[in-house]
Amino acid sequence: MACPSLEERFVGSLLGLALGDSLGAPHEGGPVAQAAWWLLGLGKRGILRWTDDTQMALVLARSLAEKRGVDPDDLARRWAEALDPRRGYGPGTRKLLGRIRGGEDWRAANRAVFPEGSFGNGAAMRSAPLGLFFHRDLAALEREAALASSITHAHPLGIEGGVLIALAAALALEDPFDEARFVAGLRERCARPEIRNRLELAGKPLSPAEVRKRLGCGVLAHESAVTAIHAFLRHRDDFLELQRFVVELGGDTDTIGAMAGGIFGAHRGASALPGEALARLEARDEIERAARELYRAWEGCPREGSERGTRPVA
Ligand code: R7I
Ligand code: MG
Ligand code: MG
Repeated sequence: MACPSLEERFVGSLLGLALGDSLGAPHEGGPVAQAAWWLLGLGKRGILRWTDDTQMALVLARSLAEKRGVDPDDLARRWAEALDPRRGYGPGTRKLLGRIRGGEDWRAANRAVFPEGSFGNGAAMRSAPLGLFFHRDLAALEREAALASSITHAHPLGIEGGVLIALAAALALEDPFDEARFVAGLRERCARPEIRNRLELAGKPLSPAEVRKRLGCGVLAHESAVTAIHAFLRHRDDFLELQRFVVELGGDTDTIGAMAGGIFGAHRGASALPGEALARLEARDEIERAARELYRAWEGCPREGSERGTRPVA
């Protein structure tokens, strides 16, 4: 199997995130949420429509590329402008972005809905582009992913979920890939027991019922981010199998699919994604363009002692 180029991995990650989101979206939540999603899709049959997960990741990728890094004020403004309630945002994030759109500073808005900040998985779901951009400097990755996460998810668990998925996308770029090293690399950078303890189980063979019970499959950061990592490790050779597994788990299917898809794409590159599904993906070209722009921005950033684009993670 030829090793995909780093650029193809950037593209694979963003497209994998969007595909995972759109394949999971019809199954997210209960019957009411599912019926609403179906109704919104009338007239768009055959198109794989994505949700807030992809919307926010796309905005993040573009902002990172243009600003050559995390510019929190720019990110807050762009996320607020892009807010589209038809994409199924989490209730806290929807309100918070509405407040920013109304002129409130994100530093106040991020504790206006939940006083300690949100620990939903809304930061984790969009984090893969941060992992791509900062993969050569994991200290910068942790710092910048925490900052980008805190704009909407100021709770330590919401932030750690965002950092974890960014790290997973970064470490998935490693070639050759070593599962034990991957999991150890994640664990050593996670402080919260809710996440650290779950990571111990990430590579273990668990039944779907055990995954639901011990890792979770809900909307909270610590009850979904490690689940996505587990799903990736289990099905890292077959994207559709991976997504079938996510749908079988149930719960927050679009988001677990998006997180796992972003990691899978970074690991395997765009050529490992299913062509038939990609052909039906909403705004596929736009997503691909954003990923290539992110790559070019990454390539153009000075990094001490690095041979641009030629080496796996240091
Ligand atoms: O995290 P968030 O953006 O939601 C993302 C989810 C994904 O599944 C998307 O696909 C979309 O469907 O929504 O939105 P938040 O509202 O910040 O967090 C999600 C939920 O977590 C909240 O609505 C609460 O139910 C819960 N939650 C909290 N509950 C109590 N106290 C998050 N933070 C808190 C908290 O501090
Ligand atoms: Mg969503
Ligand atoms: Mg979701």
